[in-house]
Amino acid sequence: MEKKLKIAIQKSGRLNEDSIKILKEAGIEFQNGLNKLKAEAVNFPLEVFFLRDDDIPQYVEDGVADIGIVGENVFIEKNKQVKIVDRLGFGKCRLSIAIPKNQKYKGLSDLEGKRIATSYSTVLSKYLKKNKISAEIHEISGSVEIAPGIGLADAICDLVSSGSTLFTNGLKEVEVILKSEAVLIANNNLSKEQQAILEKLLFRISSVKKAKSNKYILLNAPNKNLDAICKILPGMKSPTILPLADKGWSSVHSVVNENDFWDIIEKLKNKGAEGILVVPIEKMIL
Ligand code: PRT
Ligand code: ZN
Repeated sequence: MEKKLKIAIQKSGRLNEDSIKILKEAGIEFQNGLNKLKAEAVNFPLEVFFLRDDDIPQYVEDGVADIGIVGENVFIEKNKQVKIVDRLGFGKCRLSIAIPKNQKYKGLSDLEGKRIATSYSTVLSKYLKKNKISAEIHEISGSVEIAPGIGLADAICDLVSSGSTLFTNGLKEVEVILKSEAVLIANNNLSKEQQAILEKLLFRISSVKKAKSNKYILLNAPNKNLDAICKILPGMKSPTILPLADKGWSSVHSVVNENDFWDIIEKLKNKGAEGILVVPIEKMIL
């Protein structure tokens, strides 16, 4: 029987949907529903285990799963013998220290001797030690943001994304300890066969990521400005140019990166480009 790679992803929670999505976008299809403990891909040698995110680093270290998707914050907190093989660009957040909003804050030394509630005690204690602050860490597993309000702590250390949880609990963010996103972790002792499947998966994921950050652009350009317009649009090799029925005009096709996107559109318009169409790219293989 063909060897399979086992991947652990979060069973339910913030990373579940995007983890499944990235596998599907990589062209991997699943036969049975994705709401069980285990699912098998029908067109790729991959088996998916659904677990609590906290347990994933341990399972990957033990080789129960070969690879897994977790928040980098969990990877760091659990400190297991596994390695990060890719960063996935979703589940972005930061681990921050927050205090009641009406309290003055001049710097880390204000936390000296204070009680800080967190579910991330390993990361927090390392951070405090590095900065030579001694504070009391109260490890709690959920609803950390209510701790100051009920008098359990003076400050909290928790994940923040939009900041609205801090806001509604009357807290303000004063220090960012780390920035996190979902990462793909792998066991350190994969067999050659498993490594080869992982390489295939990583290649597919990178094509999906590249495609997402790039757009296909089509526009009509006056021939007299074609040179200038081609300089603005580098494309993968060079832009494709097709003559239009209307003499003196051409259709130009290229690929642009999302980061430079608006800047490029602006420049194109200044050079007389018209009828600009921008379309998403599904996969991009270079
Ligand atoms: O059941 P299981 O143990 O698997 O799930 P969980 O409850 O431990 O984790 P879950 O689903 O909440 O989060 C999984 C991962 O998502 C985390 O480890 C992070 O890597 C990532 N992530 C991204 C976040 C957030 N953003 C986030 N905002 N995890 C948690 N939060 C929480 C935060 O703890 C706080 O309560 O959301 C609240 C703050 O959000 P804002 O938007 O109000 O700032
Ligand atoms: Zn968890």
